[in-house]
Amino acid sequence: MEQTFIMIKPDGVQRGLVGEIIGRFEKKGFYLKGLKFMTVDRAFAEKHYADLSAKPFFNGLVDYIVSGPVVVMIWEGKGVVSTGRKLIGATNPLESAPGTIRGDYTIDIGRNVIHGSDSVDSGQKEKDLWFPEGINWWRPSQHSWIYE
Ligand code: DAT
Ligand code: MG
Repeated sequence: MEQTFIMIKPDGVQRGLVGEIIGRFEKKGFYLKGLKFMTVDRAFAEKHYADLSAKPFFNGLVDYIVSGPVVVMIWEGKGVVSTGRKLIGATNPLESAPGTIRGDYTIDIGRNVIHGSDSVDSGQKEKDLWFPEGINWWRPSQHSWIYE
């Protein structure tokens, strides 16, 4: 099944939004397959955001990601990459719909509390980067109550 990489950024951890964010993915019916609490260094953050290295906001983005611990996760489910992005909401909180995580909890693009992979391919790459040790296999016993 499809998997995505989700990170609760340092502001989400500092603001006590970890449980709320995990709850939204859980209640939707996605399966938590990997979870870590960690702080990364600049080189690692730069690798994660390598595609954005030419952007003017890149250094500020890296400062932000290394500014405190993050919660990183792998979530699994049908369509989890694109539906996960819908749960998260638009990149700029001014455009994120109410009801989405960014729409409900954030104001500034540089403090938008959460990252989610933008494609199945980048989800795979981000999983390999953040979870080189691999993730556990399990399937919730309620599987047949979520999937037809
Ligand atoms: P997303 O996180 O929605 O996938 P992205 O991959 O385009 O968005 O950018 C990564 C992060 O970089 C984003 O969550 C916040 C920051 N960012 C993006 N565009 C920005 C901008 N114009 N000014 C400041 N920060 C920006
Ligand atoms: Mg992105």
